[in-house]
Amino acid sequence: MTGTHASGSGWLFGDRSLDLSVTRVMGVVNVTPDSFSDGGRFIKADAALAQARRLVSAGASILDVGGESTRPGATPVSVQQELDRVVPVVEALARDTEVILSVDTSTPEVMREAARVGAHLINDVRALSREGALQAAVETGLSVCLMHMQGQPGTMQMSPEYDDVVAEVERYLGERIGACEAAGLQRQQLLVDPGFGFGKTLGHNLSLLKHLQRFTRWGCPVLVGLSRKSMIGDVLGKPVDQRLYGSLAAAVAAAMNGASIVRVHDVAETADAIAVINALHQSV
Ligand code: PT1
Repeated sequence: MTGTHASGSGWLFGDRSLDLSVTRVMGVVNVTPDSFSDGGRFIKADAALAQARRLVSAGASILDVGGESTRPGATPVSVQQELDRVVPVVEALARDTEVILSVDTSTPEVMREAARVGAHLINDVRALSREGALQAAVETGLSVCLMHMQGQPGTMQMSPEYDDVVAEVERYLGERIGACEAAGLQRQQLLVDPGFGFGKTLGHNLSLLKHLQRFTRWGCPVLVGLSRKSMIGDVLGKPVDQRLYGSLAAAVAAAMNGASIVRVHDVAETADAIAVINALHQSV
């Protein structure tokens, strides 16, 4: 390793690299507890692995493995539950895929264990704000996605409030980058995410998408998660299973406005849409 995380056009994530001169698709791997087992100690790891392999075939360059739901109104899970859900899946995927493996966690123990079994990226919706998370992330040597959230998942959609949402999210991410650098992370290990749907009204979300380019100012790749979210539902007046085309439009808008990574459920469809935008960006 050369000490820089940008080797050629390849961006380093742990010991793997990915060309981020074009926009990439991150596929969501949900690890749910086996409802037939007792206490949630037995996980449907096989189902998660099968889903993960399908997402890779469909065009995902990154898989995001999560054991804690952070969508609005979600209830917290214990550290042990999160470990039981995430670690076996990351371990298996590290062995039999070549994609970048992201772990969607705010928990220091999960960061450490996921790194030990082969994860490449820590995706933290709390931007390493939990006790011990910053130190744990530094010790893993992995890359980190820092996301903005106002409030906590259980209550964040009750009364989101900003004077200037773009400026406030920008200030927060700048401060978290500063804290990470002070703790020993390099700028080239960091990604940023404005956190669509995390303590934001439709108007806030649309402003962030419109002005997404602002978040490229630090030289860190911008990651966005818009797939199937309420903001799409609010525009369309449609439930979560009818938000594909709206989600594709949002992914395209994000890619046009500087996003390097789009986190999605519908990988095959998004990969086609993004391929057209990537061709456009590479044309003369
Ligand atoms: C995200 C994201 C994430 N989103 C990153 N990680 C979720 N980096 C989980 C709704 O409004 O955007 N970026 N991890 C999922 N969270 C939500 C939030 C799901 C809001 C749904 C909504 O419907």
